[in-house]
Amino acid sequence: MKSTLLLLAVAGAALLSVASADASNAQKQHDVNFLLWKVNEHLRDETHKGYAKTFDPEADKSHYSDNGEAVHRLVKELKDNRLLEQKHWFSLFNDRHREEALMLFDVLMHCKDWETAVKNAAYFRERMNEGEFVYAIYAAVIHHPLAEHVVLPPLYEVTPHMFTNTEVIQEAYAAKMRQTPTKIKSSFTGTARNKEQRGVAYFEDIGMNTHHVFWHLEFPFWWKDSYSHKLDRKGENFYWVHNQLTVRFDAERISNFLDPVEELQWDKPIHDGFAPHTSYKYGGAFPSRPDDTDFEDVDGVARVRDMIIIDSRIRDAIAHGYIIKEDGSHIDIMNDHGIDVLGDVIESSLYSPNAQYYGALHNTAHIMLGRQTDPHGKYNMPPGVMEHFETATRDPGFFRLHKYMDNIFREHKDSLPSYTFDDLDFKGVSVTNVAIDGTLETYFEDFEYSLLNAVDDTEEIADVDIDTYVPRLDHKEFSYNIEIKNEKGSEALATIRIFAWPHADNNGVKFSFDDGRWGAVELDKFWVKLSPGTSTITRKSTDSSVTVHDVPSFKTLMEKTEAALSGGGDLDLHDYESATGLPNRFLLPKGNHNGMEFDLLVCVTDGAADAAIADLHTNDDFIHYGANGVYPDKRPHGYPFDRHVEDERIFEQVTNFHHSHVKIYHHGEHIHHH
Ligand SMILES: [Cu+2]
Repeated sequence: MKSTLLLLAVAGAALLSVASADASNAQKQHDVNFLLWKVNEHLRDETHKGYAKTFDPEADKSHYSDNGEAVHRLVKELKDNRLLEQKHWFSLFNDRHREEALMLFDVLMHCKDWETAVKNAAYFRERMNEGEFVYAIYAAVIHHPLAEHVVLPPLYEVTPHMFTNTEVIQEAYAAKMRQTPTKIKSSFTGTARNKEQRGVAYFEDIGMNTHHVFWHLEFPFWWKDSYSHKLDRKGENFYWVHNQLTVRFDAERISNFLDPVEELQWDKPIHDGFAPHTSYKYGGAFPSRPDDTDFEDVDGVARVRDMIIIDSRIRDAIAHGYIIKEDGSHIDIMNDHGIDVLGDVIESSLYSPNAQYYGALHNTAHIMLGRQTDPHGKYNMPPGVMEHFETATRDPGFFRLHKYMDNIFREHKDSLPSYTFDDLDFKGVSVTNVAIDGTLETYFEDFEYSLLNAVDDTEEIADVDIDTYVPRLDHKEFSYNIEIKNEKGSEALATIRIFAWPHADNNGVKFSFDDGRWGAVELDKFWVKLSPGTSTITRKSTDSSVTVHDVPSFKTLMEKTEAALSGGGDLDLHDYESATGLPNRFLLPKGNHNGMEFDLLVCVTDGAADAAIADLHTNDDFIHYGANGVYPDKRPHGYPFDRHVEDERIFEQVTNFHHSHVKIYHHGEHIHHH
């Protein structure tokens, strides 16, 4: 990820020395804060205002690594009046919108120094569509080596409309009109009468949605390696991040006594409708969908039949064990790498070896589902929630769609040979005990965020605080105490992988080991050095490498930045440099009052064989979905539960795995702050 792993990117390392010479971290943070602050209004920073007025992007091409090619293209579009107007909705899945946002991204990526990047950002912020601008800034801060330590403000405070219900936004406007400080309660979109969302509506969490957006920004489907480097195992990561959302949602449903999600099928009605209760800042309300609608062809996007054809071509590839490239040659997928190719094919990203033939199942499905309310454009509706990563999980169809794709991935994974005893064994190492310190217990806690950037204002009128609070899932802190015996006679590097899966479904029917393991939720992964003899490793829930901390509020970020700038103090925001990863508060599935039983698997494997980079045991910033540089773990995502389990007794025979049962409790506790 942005922290340590960035150093591994060849392009990144070369530019880093330039970075330290040209602007302090606090200055960079200040610039990004103000570029994103009140993004639908005019710039507020005096220096930025000056840039917007007087900067000529094409005046000195020596500041660009492409000799100004990208900026020339964008300036030409601007002068020709071809760019999307301001105060209009933006969707990444709209080809022209995306093209424009990426033109700006391209300009920023080619700026050789920070100042040129800020000048361009300020200049185009006043001239381009706000949604395109925000997207380009987020993508550039994530991928540009010069922005390595910059923390992006919480997206739900930059574009609150995409995360907050219409009713709440309307109250915020009213509070702004009255100039009265206000705290508004947010409710979830699901109602008690809607069985589908009863109990699980909390899963449309602002942090979970932010994670989803950030993942797609770090591993964008539009990525070209010419921007800087190849995104390691991008396709496999696509499968894994969505697999984890899918299995987590099922665990939440079981917690709430609901059936696991059923997959979506093109030739069957979409059973669940929904009302998103969300509106664009500009462009009206997001469309809703009634129950039991049949899939219809969407004009200009795809026919339902096309989707079925693409589906069967992909399933054919899985059955054959190879993907056919554009030139007719074959790529063998019957190995660890196969899932990576298949992920690129299914999404599809520009890495797909044959998008012409295999299409773009995932991206097209998002648009198809998003448009079912107005498939022929008769009512001129804006895009649906499925056409934005921020809002997609509001549609229960999202999880059905991803269950459908997850099942395709499983079809492939299950076609590979099972792991053998020798594959799994870590000779001389055994896990002798695993104990949990503390209780596995979840609760809800109100979380506040600001709606200031949702409402319109002017520089002349002072801001009043307008906040909303929303219940979010959290859990009590706990630790794992893992007792490991090392009889190798020497120190050994070990990878510790922790997974949990629901022991039984909502009817109390036990999952087979093979079905259970496919539903495994990854709780942590880290490296340790084992000294000879027995040692106990204590790992805290707060250290989980698959989760991230909640970024401080936009206001706190700004205050800290300004304090560091004026006092010359250090701006230490290191912990928040990545927002990709589930929020740590979301680590555990909700569970229930009686204690929901989970299988807990702690797998200790050969760290020296697994590690793709050195010294992982000293690296406490290892971030799981890392995008820059090499992915730290050589094993497939989900290892060792990614492959079909022919005979589960192997997992009991190897001594380096530990299988126990734990219960996760939820007693209806809700911490209010008002
Ligand atoms: Cu996604």
